[in-house]
Order: sequence, then C-alpha cells, then structure tokens
Amino acid sequence: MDVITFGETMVNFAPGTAGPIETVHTFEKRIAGSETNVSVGLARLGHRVAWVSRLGDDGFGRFVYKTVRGEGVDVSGVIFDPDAPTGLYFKEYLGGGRTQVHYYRRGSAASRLRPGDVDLDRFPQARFLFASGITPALSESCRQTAERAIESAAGRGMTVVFDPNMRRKLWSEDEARPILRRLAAASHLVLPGIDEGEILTGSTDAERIAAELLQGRTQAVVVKLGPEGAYYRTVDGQSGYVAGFRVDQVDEIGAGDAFAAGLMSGLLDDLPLPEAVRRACAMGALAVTGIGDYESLPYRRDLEAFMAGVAQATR
Ligand code: KDG
Repeated sequence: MDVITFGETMVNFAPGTAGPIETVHTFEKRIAGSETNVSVGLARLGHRVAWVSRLGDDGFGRFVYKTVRGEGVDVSGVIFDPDAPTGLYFKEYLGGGRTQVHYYRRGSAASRLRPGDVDLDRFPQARFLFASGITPALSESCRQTAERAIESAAGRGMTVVFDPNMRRKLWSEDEARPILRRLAAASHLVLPGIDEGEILTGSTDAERIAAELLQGRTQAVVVKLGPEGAYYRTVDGQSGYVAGFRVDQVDEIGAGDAFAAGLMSGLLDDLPLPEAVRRACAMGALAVTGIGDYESLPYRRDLEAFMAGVAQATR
C-alpha cells in the first residue's frame, strides 16, 4: 500500500438542474467525501491506496462501498455499522461554477469512527497517511481517531499529509482553530488554502501562512492559490510559486482533494517538490472541469497529456 486515509464518505445528491434547491425536482445519486476523492485520484494514477471508515449497514452504505471499491481503492478496513445511517449531502448549484452544500450527517455511522478503527498494522508498507480537517469536526471520537492515527503513522516513519479542509457548516473558526493547528503541527506536509491559512494564522499572505505553519513536525507547507497555482516552502529553506492551469470551471468542489492526490502522487514517484506541486495544480484544475466531487479526476495518461500542453498556464 502507498497511502492510507480515513474519514467520512457520504451519498451525494447532485441536482439535475441549477437553481434554488426548492425548485429542483431531480437529483443524481453519487458519492463524495474528501478522503475518497483523494483515494480515487491516487488510484486512477496507479497508486495503491486504502480508505478506512464506517458506513451505515444500509443500501446507501453499500452503494458507497461498491463505488469506492470499483475505483480500485482497498476498502478492507471499512466497517458497516448496524446502529447508524450513512451520511447524505445535497448540492445546490448557484451558477457560475459555484456550489452550496447541505449536510445530513449528524449521528452518521462515520461520525462514530473511533481510534481502534484505523489499524495501521494492517498496512505495514504504507508510506503516506492522508488526514483531513473534516474528520475532527464530526465528533469527539472522530477527533481522537484523527489524533491517534496521525501520531501512530508518524511513529512508524510514515509521511503524514494534512489538509485543514475547514468546513464552516460543521464547526466555527474558533472551535476549529486550536484543533487544526495542533493536527497541522503534528503532520509533515500541510496543504491549506488561503482562507484556511487565514483562519489558522490570521494572514492572507501565502508566504506568511507557510512560514507560520512550519512548526512542530511540519517539513513543508504548500498553500493552494486556486487557478493561480500554489506556493510552497520547506523547513530547509526551499520556496517558490508554481503556476496554475487555466480551465473552464464547472463544479468547484473537490479541487483541494485532487491537489492532495497529485502532490502525493508526485512524491511517490520521487519527483522534486516543485514538480510534485505542479502535478497537484494540474489535478486540481482537472477536478473542476465536470460535475461531481471526484468524477473528473484523470487517469495517468490523461493527466500527462493535459500537463504536456493541452492547457494554458495562468502565470
Ligand atoms: O473536498 C470535497 C469534500 O468536501 C466533499 O466531497 C464532501 O467530504 C465532504 C465534506 O465533508 O464536505
């Protein structure tokens, strides 16, 4: 296994048409969850990845399970929980590629994840653990699960990658800040957007955000700048901007997860950090070109063609 991740994946109901949700009559049933988006991104690029979670022992849970497994992700660590449902979320398309989300996930099976569920002994060769700041927002036991998994992975010499993934519908900035700061400092590689950087550091400047988050165990910070690309800085003094890719945005959700998948893919392929960041930017761009949180993630050949010049850089 190359990468292990854990967290909630929900059934996602995507509207058949744009507009206010009360005027939409049809929805398509899909799946979505930050960690499975990342997993699918990695699997489509040919990496070996496992996702650990709890799902309701219901039709929605089986739908999520089969879909993730169908993408080539190891789901052997997924637990079906008979006492809680699979989480759901509905999207609302606001126009211009903007999307609003509505969660029905309180008390879901995944919110009952507990530390023993993420058993890294099952994956002794894994190189990376990917953790998202969504999991600690779900419940106290999920927060403990995230903390324990990060510590345990670091203790085994794995590289821990952390995306703060602030979700204002799950918790407030004041609730999130100390917990996300702690998890970031316990991780080797931290991937904030500018908005998350501002929550964590009070600054909207990518260079200041990166400098301030280089703390504790953190070896590198990569600040996502949307279509503009990304800024990276390492503890040993490397830093720089990497250009983004220009695409027509259809559905903005999932770009950050694609970015994380691209970055880990580059590092697994032993690319130097700036090249891994460039792969991450390309993945983020491709992810927003179609409807769905993971569906537009490319296979390796498509990614290589895109990076070879099909698209135009913005810098
Ligand atoms: O990053 C995209 C995810 O946020 C989305 O797929 C669903 O995991 C999700 C969440 O909690 O919003």
